[in-house]
Amino acid sequence: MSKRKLTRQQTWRIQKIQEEKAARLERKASQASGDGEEFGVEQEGLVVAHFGTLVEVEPAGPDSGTPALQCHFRANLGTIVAGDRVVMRSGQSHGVVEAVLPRTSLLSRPDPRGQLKPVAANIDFIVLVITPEPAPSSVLIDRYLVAAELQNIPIRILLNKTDLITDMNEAMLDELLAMYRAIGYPVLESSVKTERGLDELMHQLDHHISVFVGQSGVGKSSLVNALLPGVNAKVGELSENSRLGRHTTTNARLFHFPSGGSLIDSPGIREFGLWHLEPEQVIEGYREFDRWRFDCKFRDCRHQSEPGCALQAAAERGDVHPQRLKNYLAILQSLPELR
Ligand SMILES: Nc1nc2c(ncn2[C@@H]2O[C@H](COP(=O)(O)OP(=O)(O)OP(=O)(O)O)[C@@H](O)[C@H]2O)c(=O)[nH]1
Ligand SMILES: [Mg+2]
Ligand SMILES: [Zn+2]
Repeated sequence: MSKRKLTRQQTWRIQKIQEEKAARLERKASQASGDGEEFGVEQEGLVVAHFGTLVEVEPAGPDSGTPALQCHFRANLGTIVAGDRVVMRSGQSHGVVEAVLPRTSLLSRPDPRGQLKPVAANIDFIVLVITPEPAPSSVLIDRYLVAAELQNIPIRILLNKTDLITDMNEAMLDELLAMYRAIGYPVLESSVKTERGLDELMHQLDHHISVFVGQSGVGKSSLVNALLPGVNAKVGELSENSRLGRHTTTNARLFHFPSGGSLIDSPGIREFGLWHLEPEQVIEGYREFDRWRFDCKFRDCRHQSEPGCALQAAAERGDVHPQRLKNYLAILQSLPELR
């Protein structure tokens, strides 16, 4: 997180805005559960999306199968996200969320100001989607992997748009994916265009709750549509010049597999910062370093060019991929504390 100090006035203003927001939510929730509407009994629900001051919730239990309901929520519940299980009461036009049930996992990611924002809850797998074109950078992939490792959520890498593999990029992609496979990250390949790999992907994901993450334009929403016909998630054109996406998906949303399990589509992000991490946390996100990093000659070894560095030696022997060590040092460099 940015270590910039806020002035007292700024802090006061932020606090005031937050108080007003909480009061507004509370008003809405009590209006919702007040005179105007007849509310049913408390029941469990599954959050499919969150828009501003409303969440969309599918009733579970006796009312399961009925359409999702727009709900207000109590102010003290914190951020509610797609995948959350909640206690709700439904009314005629909308409902109210009374409580959030304990989560098995919570995927958060930093916003551009370095603030961690929850995106999805109770997920089994993160699926990081990358493409041959624009070429993925391994340091960017590492950022996602480190974040997933530290949040204790298993992550898989999915190379989508395999129809864009050419003689020019094939060797580079093979080498990149081999590096992650060797560390133990599952790697899948797909093309929405040619339908290659979709059956295998379906087989890996149904009966689980997964979230698609990755840069804008890699085809996350297209994959949701291809795996779940009839869903119709919005798909965007790529920019003519940069071949990057245009941030088409703006809110995370949960969709169901007919046979059980769900997929959460999430908005692409421009930059995946790890500003919220302390330097000593980053190395914990490099799982294959564990075997070596405690054997350095100096206990406070920074694994750069110190004599007797076991990690550097492992990289020279090829026991650790030199690119991973390079990426690790690059991520450390990018943390504000070390700038
Ligand atoms: N060639 C090719 N194009 C694809 C494939 N999958 C998706 N696309 C195209 O990629 C573009 C972006 O797709 P989206 O599904 O909107 O990408 P996204 O990752 O959801 O993007 P954001 O919502 O902005 O984060 C669209 O023009 C898709 O038609 C594929 O397998 N091959
Ligand atoms: Mg999208
Ligand atoms: Zn070292």
